[in-house]
Amino acid sequence: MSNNLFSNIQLTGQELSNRMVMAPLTRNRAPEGIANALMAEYYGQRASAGLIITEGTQISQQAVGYPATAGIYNQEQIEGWKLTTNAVHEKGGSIFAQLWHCGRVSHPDFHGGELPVAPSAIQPAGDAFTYEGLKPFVKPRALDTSEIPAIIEQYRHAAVCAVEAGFDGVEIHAANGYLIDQFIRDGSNQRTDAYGGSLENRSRLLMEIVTAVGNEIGFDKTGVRLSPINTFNDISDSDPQSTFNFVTTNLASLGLAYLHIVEVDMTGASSSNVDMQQIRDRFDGLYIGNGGYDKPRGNSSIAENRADLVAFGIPFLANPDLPARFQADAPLNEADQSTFYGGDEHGYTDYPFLEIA
Ligand code: 8OZ
Repeated sequence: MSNNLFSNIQLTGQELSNRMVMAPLTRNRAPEGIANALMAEYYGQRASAGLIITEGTQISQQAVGYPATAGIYNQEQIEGWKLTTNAVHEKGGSIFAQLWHCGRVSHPDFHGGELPVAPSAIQPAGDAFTYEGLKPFVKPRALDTSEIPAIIEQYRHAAVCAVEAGFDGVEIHAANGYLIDQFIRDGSNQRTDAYGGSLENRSRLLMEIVTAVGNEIGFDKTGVRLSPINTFNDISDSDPQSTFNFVTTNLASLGLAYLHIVEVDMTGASSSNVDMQQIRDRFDGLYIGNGGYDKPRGNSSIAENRADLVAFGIPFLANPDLPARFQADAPLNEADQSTFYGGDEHGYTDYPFLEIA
């Protein structure tokens, strides 16, 4: 019989309850940057996912780019996240922390008036979400080569903090136009040092971060998320197929926990510019597909070996018991867009579970 969303699978030496992953979802409910009890309730409600990947958690103050996102680099933040990892583990779930540096997708308001940092001083089109509402992105400050080791160290340190907080592993957020993606793509990276120019140079920051984190906590506890066709946050690349084939080939031999690919852009559209199968074929470890999947497509992708696991974002946001609903072919709750970012328990922990008859 072929595999499906409910077939056995092991990740990091542990049996997962299914192959349904809760995708990382920014929810902006961590005032002061510290994960809290309400967040623990939200993640605990969703512990029937085979794996939960948290919302982006900043690795340092410099990494912040949005209001009320949680950090994972000091003791208070570690204690805050323990509430979440305990809640998920008590219900038999697994949870990875997503490590995040926004780079140029930020605003001086988050940095005492100083400029956000980026590979190159190229201003993205669009607006930053600040505590005072939308403000146009600014032209960032290009990082000096001498500053890069400290950023790699921040990722390593954040990974140590994540393990101390009880996470089963970490996901390096190299997708969606944030700092690592800004280095990977030629539209945002015009550097002339060892971190710009050739594909090898543009992927160097990612490889050095993955190596530092993997050597510290184990490559089998380290996942990577990429988004080859996403244009979110004004990110662009002149040849995304070659870029992401190259990046994937380099990641393939490391023994990572998984490679997590956002297969669509933020509007949910796919693109003929990138053939995802070429990326899937280059990676010999676990492949998590993400972007607009439903139950039939999740099952068929796994059955046809186009993915090992499937990550669901909005369906998990609105359905804490999504695996049970898929198994019962039950109707799904609709997500309320107006409560996605910020606010309280409304539209967060109050989505109903299935009524058990
Ligand atoms: C939507 C709104 C804010 C942040 C990402 C962290 O795209 C995000 C994000 C998405 O990865």
